[in-house]
Amino acid sequence: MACKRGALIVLEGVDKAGKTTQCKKLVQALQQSGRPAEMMRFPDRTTTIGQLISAYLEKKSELEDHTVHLLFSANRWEMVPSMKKKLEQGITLVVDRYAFSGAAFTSAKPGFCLDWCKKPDVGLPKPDLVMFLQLSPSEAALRGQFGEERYETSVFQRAVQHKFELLMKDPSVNWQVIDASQNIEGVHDNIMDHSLNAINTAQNQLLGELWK
Ligand code: 2DT
Repeated sequence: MACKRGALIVLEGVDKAGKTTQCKKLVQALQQSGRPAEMMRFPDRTTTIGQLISAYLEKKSELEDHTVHLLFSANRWEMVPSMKKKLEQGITLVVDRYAFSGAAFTSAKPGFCLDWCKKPDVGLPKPDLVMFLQLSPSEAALRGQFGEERYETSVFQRAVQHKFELLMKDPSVNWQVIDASQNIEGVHDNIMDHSLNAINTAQNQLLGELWK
């Protein structure tokens, strides 16, 4: 019999919620428990497309808003063959941001509707689990200043949070809201519980297609 597939697990949330820290801890804990796991992040700034996005985020270049939205999506699509291969090999992928960030960030800009923003990502590998690390703007502020990159202002982050709330109403996606105001270990334990469940369930299911 072919080996059981890995799970596609995504962490989303506004800035300062601790996504990257938690992704790393989750991968480490899964590996230590004998479950093959790898971390990925979007944007993946290492590819040619990713370098265009990175320069834009660092404000070293300007890109028209639709154009950069499509580049973010293309940056996910270019990774799909390798993602599918790894999942088939039984590797669980823990992903720091995915299409949900894509739709939430662009639709927080004036003149963009959520529906249009979702379109380029329709049909991407569907996550078995999406955890939203919930942190109020006041708690986020206590964690320090925003960085220097594009989008790192409290006004924009609030708009993004609202768009995430709309995306989370979609019952076709397995959303779990995680209270990110707890300490790092508490958040991790919660994330680990949900992930083990998703890994067990995914083993017996085909990989789905997002928003289709
Ligand atoms: P970090 O590398 O610090 O996570 O910041 N973004 C991300 C988008 O606007 N669209 C997307 O599709 C994705 C994945 C969120 C990356 C910044 O880029 C934003 C913050």
